[in-house]
Amino acid sequence: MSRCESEAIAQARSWINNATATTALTGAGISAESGVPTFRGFAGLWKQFRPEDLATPEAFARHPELVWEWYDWRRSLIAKAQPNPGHRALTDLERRAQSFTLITQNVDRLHQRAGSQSVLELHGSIWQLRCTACHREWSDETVPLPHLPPTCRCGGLARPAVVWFGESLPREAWSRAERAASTCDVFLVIGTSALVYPAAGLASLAHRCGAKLIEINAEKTALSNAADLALTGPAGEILPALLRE
Ligand code: BJW
Ligand code: ZN
Repeated sequence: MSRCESEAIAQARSWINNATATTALTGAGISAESGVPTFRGFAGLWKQFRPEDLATPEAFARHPELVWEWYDWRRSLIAKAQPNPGHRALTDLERRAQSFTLITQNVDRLHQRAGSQSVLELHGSIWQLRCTACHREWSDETVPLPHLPPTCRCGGLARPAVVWFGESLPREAWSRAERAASTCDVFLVIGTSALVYPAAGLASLAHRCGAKLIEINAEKTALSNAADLALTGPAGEILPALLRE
């Protein structure tokens, strides 16, 4: 680590240690080191489809089997994955911070498996299914699913209980996320390209409300210039370094 990098880490550590309320927003990058592919970039592509081609109600209406094949493939990767040191560092932070809110765009539940007690899931969970006919919701962790597309006990077509483009975010999780972003004094934005709204807007909301904005990402993003500190590198290395006493 260069002198500049270690100074930036020390500065971020001091903001975190002195914060009354800390909020973190995570994206696919935090699970990349667990072997879960991100959405954008070559490694995220499945059969040459972009997430915008598959994660929409229109794609599901036209090709439910294809969309389910994608989810079934991701469910099998996630089932084999283990939480990494980045997930675990956020669990430690929850334990020791005065007040801490973890907001995730991820549907993989790896934060919960790492031990985080309270997670606001903005885009739902890949382990929940919802009936498109009777709207019943249930948990199903079978991997692989025996029939694609899966159906409800009423005979209706089931879908993953996740948030697709053009759909609203879960109201309660969203309002708690907005409150946590606007009232914290440190906002960590970790492993997200910050291209998808409204989640990406939480970082600017926090910054406008006076929070220090700390970005942790393998690459520069659209947010990097606005951040008070942009730490470039793997979340699984930077987060544990930040939280080291
Ligand atoms: C590492 C790393 C390592 C790698 N360490 N880092 C305002 C402006 C423009 C458009 C809109 C707007 N408001 C709303 C919209 C429309 C749309 C939108 O945002 N479109 C943009 C693409 C332009 N948003 C919506 O439709 C949302 N709904 C909504 O707004 O409702 C109101 C409404 C209703 C009707 C009409 C209009 C409005 C819903 C968005 C739902 C997104 N859903 C998905 C799929 C979820 C289910 C599933 O998982 O299958 O959510 S899409 C996908 O993108 C997924 C992710 O959560 C989300 C964000 O991706 P993320 O996490 O940032 O991943 P990547 O791959 O993009 O980035 C990974 C990052 O990690 C990279 O930066 C790497 O460098 C980094 N990285 N390894 C640290 N080791
Ligand atoms: Zn049903």
